[in-house]
Amino acid sequence: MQQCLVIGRTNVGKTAFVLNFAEYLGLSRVEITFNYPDGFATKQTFRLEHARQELIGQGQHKTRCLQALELNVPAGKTKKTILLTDSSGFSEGIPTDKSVRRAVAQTLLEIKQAALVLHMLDASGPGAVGEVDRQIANYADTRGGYVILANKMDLPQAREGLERIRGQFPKQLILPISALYKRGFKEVKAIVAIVFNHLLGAGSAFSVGWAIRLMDDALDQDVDLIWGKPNWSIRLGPGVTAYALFAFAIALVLDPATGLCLLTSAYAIGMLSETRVLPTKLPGYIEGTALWLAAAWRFGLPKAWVALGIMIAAQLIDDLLDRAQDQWLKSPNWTTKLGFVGTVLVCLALLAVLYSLDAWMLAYAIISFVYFQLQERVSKQ
Ligand SMILES: Nc1nc2c(ncn2[C@@H]2O[C@H](COP(=O)(O)OP(=O)(O)O)[C@@H](O)[C@H]2O)c(=O)[nH]1
Ligand SMILES: [Mg+2]
Repeated sequence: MQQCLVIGRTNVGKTAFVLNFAEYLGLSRVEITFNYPDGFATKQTFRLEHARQELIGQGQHKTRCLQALELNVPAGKTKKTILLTDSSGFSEGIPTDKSVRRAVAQTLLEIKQAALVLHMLDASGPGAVGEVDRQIANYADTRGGYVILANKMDLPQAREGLERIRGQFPKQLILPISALYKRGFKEVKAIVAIVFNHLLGAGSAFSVGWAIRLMDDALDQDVDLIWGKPNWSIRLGPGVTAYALFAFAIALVLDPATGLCLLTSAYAIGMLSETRVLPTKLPGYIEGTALWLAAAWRFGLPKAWVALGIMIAAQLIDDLLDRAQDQWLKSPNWTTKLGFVGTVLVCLALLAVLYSLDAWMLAYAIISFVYFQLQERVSKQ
């Protein structure tokens, strides 16, 4: 699961933020996993008020491990689950307590792996930005997906503090918030949605586009050779499978739901008229449908339908663009069944439905589709 990690010095309000942000997104109970640096992990369910009483505190290093909770962030009409992790605070200098040192080392490791790092500063304090904050900023900045939260904006001194923070980090995105009063949470939610849904979703759709393109090229190699179409399989030889696998692996790492729903949809459509029995002992169209159903079962029907709709639309557009070639090769093409105008109308209706269901996923798909069409048609000339 993709992770959003909250870091910062002790007492800046990380735990308060994590719990109140969970409440802001609609949770009344949280299940928190405590991951200790030695590998030990326990889970505990809290009512939010209770969690606040137990976990927010003035005490030094109340948080000595990574405390992770699952959150649903809206993604179009569906939701996506991410892990919001509260880390143990950094303090100036090297901590003398060994367990604190280990917790800090654990947090540093997580910074590398998290998809989004929220670095929290206490804008109300006299030393809003400490040496350790500058170090973390330098370290975390190299990885992208890094945002500074200037907390405690409800306190009077915080305005000046915010100006100082802006002066120190002129190039960073800085969001002023109040973890206690849930101010500025709308902006944080927008950032979380952009990073977790849009960047990852778009990246996944693009990578899966590559995987499908490469596999298609392997299947269509002979036809493309005759037709003089650019074909990666001709260029790369048998190595094309390795690249296709690699592209698919990237899609899965970025966003498994988008990647798998799109791939199984493409496969299901490609196999629709395949009645031959495949090595699974299933006819092609059953195998394709079964895989799509498995993805739907795992990631939810809304996502799977949208992915299927996108692939059907892509097929229709492809058929419209390639109708001359398909007629010549006598390969199946929707325009022969629906007519040119019919196909355009069906495609437009489908795009309208997809737009209302999940405009974002449609947007990523369109970006990838246009990219691949351009690539194909430009290199053809
Ligand atoms: N005024 C104010 N106090 C806050 C805010 N956020 C946290 N605090 C207080 O700061 C202290 C430390 O909070 P905590 O979440 O435990 O900090 P952590 O060590 O970073 O996890 C607690 O007393 C909180 O009530 C805020 O937005 N405004
Ligand atoms: Mg804490």
